[in-house]
Amino acid sequence: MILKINHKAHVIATYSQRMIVRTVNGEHFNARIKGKNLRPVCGDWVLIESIKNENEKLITKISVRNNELSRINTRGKREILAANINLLIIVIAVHPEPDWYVVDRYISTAENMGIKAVIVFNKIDLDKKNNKAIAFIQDYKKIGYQTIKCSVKENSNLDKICQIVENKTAILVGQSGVGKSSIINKTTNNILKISEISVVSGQGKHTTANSMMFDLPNKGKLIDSPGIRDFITYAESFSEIISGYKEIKLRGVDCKFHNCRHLREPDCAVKYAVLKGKITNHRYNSFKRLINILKNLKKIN
Ligand SMILES: Nc1nc2c(ncn2[C@@H]2O[C@H](COP(=O)(O)OP(=O)(O)OP(=O)(O)O)[C@@H](O)[C@H]2O)c(=O)[nH]1
Ligand SMILES: [Mg+2]
Ligand SMILES: [Zn+2]
Repeated sequence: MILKINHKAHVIATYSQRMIVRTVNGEHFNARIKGKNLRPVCGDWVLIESIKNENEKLITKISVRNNELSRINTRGKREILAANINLLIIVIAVHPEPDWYVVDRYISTAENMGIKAVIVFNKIDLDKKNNKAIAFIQDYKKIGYQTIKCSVKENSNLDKICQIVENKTAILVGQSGVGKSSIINKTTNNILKISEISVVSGQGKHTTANSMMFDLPNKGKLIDSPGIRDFITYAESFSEIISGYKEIKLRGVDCKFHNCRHLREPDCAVKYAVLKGKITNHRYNSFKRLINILKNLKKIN
């Protein structure tokens, strides 16, 4: 009788059907999924089994996740992008121009995952006096979000990014071209370079991973994710949307109705705070915009 031995491993890169896993001993293997129902993502802890006469491993089980980073995709379906994350790093840059609505939707996702969101403003070498962006960044600071201005090109403030990732698993998200991969290349050991990953995957050609995890010398882990033009928060209810905007949630406790949606209700403390400039117009509009998007997708009513 052949005994099948299960090993625990961490999913560190995902392609469409293939994954790269790292065992607790630090060995890397190419792996495929057993059956059709398992959908491992980067950051998952899984059980792997050996396959006779093959180097590739078989993923047989996904361990219970601490959390999931999800979005609603273009078909209106929930898509899980990564798991077991404890820090969301939203990267924006001088170019391409930031979409602050997308920044808000990433922030709201982090709030609902119960993890910290940090805004990293990269490529400041291109325009140190970017007044419009600096004003926005100040607004986020006031709400309580940490922000880091940096330049990969000038190697400035990348140490701050390393510090916040220490002993954590962080994912870098944001539009294409903002410098996520550049930040990873400069800050991580990058034991597995992109070219080596292709070799490990054994496909003979360069395949781009959906997401890939890299190690920092301080035991932090950084996940690189592909740039997406839009990001729609996955939320199932009004209260989840409200929870995603923490200053709105905070002011909302003073509304006349305990279930106030802060839209057309009378005696709404949130609308009053917007009038008084305590909540910015941008954030309030962003909140209303997310509600409309989710209504149009029939995710909430
Ligand atoms: N001037 C300047 N250019 C930078 C900086 N950081 C990155 N870049 C350039 O910006 C371009 C895009 O960088 P990437 O790291 O590929 O961006 P990305 O966010 O990984 O993009 P996707 O993988 O498409 O999502 C590259 O040409 C980089 O050299 C920076 O601090 N300053
Ligand atoms: Mg990239
Ligand atoms: Zn209200």
